[in-house]
Amino acid sequence: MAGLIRVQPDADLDEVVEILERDGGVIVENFTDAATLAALMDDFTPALDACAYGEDWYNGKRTRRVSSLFARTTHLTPVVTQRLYLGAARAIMQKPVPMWIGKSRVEMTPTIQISGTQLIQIHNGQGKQPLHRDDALHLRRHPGPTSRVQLMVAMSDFTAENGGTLVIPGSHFWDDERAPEAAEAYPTVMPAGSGLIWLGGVYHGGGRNTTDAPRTGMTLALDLGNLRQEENQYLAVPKESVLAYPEEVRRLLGYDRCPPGLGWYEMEDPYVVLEDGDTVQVPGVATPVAAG
Ligand SMILES: O=C(O)CCC(=O)C(=O)O
Repeated sequence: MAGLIRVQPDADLDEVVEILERDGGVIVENFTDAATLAALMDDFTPALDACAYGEDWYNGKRTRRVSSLFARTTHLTPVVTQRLYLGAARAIMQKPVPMWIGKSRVEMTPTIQISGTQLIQIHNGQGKQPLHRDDALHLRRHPGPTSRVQLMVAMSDFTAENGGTLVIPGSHFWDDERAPEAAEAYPTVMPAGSGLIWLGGVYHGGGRNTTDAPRTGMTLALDLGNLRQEENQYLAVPKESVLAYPEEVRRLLGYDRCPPGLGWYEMEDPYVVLEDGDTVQVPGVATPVAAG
């Protein structure tokens, strides 16, 4: 198989879902408009400049990583709700699950949630990252139903020489015995503003940067709502920052209940903590007093 197929933002959603389910990934050109890209880079640059290189072979000793992205900007709505990304993630992961509750046969549809967020800047001298599957975080077996749909937005041009993400198309069908080989991976070549969407079971990794300019990418993951978030969004994103986003994004950040009943707060949809101003007072629980 050759590299990944490219589509435009007005592509048919069903066709993009079909491509993703078959190839494991797709490139969406013109994914993000120039104004959003510039606003995001303005908001992230101070953190990026202050950030040290990684300390280990996996994160990259010539790579800078900034996380907690929803706390650092209010401009992520058009990215995470982009029609093809969110639409494909919902179509692929939100499949009804049948179950019995007593004598009633019911179907429960899981939510999805924002899991990890990172700006990844690969500098000259960084070698290839080991190829891996991001859904392995959940210690799951392969092949199997998709539990993650990931996005990488090119904040600068991605080339084969500067570390454009390496992807092995079709590798989501492999079992857990088959090891990925570097020769099977294709570099993602796409201009700034494009988006690479791939399934959590696809082997991929950051590429080698042999150029003088850094390669900057922004990655977001959407996971099934019944899994633990990779990045703890409740700690990473203060409530004021969550409130800067619309309801759909707040729910994606984890303020949502996954049917039939995961993530409740005081037996209610956790979204209530965002509606009631300050944190809801738990009946019968005294407010803690700071030690003197
Ligand atoms: O930076 C990239 O292109 C991919 C990075 C990646 O896959 C990771 O850090 O897990």
